Amino acid sequence: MSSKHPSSRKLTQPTVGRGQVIATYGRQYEIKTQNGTLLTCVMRGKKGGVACGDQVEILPTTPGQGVIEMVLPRSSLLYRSDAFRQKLIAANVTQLIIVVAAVPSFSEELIDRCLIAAENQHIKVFILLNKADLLEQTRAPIATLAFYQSLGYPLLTISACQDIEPLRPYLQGHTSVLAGQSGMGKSTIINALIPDAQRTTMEISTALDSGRHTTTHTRLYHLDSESSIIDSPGLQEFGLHHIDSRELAWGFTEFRPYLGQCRFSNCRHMTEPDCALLRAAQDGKTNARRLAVYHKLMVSAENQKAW
Ligand SMILES: Nc1nc2c(ncn2[C@@H]2O[C@H](COP(=O)(O)OP(=O)(O)O)[C@@H](O)[C@H]2O)c(=O)[nH]1
Ligand SMILES: [Mg+2]
Ligand SMILES: [Zn+2]
Repeated sequence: MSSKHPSSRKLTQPTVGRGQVIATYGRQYEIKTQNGTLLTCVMRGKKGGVACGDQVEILPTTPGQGVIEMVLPRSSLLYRSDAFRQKLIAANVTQLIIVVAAVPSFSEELIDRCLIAAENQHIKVFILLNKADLLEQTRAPIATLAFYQSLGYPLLTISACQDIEPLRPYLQGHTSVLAGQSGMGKSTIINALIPDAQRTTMEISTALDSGRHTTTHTRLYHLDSESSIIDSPGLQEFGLHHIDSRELAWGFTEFRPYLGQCRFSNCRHMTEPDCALLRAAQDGKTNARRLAVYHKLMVSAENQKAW
């Protein structure tokens, strides 16, 4: 009798539950709850952003729908930014995989930017060279990638079309995110790993002709209870305006021995006298192209501050 009385109102209200954001579509999010049900949710109010991989507290509303009440603290957050806006890409990622391919050619600067973002968030990172079956057409990537290996970043070579198995051990226990230009084979990799993912892939020529990306939304796929992988269209360009100019140099792992060795403790390593990093570059101890990328990013970071 008493159980139905004054407290009954409370019992009819849906309770807040936990879930993980597994896909983002603009301001709508697909959430997988702890018991495995899928809910389409919006964020309560307009506060903050929500990213794929976020752990959230949700209040179910109608069947299949709910409201995100709160985003739980994140262990990492990747986002891209330009001078005007920031866009969250993925949260709680433990590993960033930079996907490049034998063909088409890839941008070294994008690799640099991805490495900086990973170092900034203290997450693991490695380079995945895909389309090994086409390597005979061009050996060029190997020399470029050997440089990154010399910096200590692992390189794994695969052909996603032929055999995905060599990649699996690298994914174990991680929430990984694939980063790389369009056409490198990211969606092909996802489809090979998860046969029912049905990620849209496209012939390169068609993709370039149409001038649009084949992958239009970010999605997380569970590989097993401890491992998942995120495919995102947002990491094809990687604006780093949000990374503080002082944090930038640290993102270049080979610069670290020289940091703190300059005459000025607040040295920006641009044109300052007695700069240990500039001296190392003059002496050929660090790579001139990477220093140029650092200078370019510094200039845009400082322009940003002036706004
Ligand atoms: N030869 C070859 N082609 C591949 C391989 N992986 C992907 N591709 C092709 O590369 C193109 C772009 O792949 P896609 O997965 O859409 O790239 P994304 O833009 O990075 O997601 C498609 O035509 C794929 O079939 C591979 O290992 N070998
Ligand atoms: Mg894709
Ligand atoms: Zn300096």
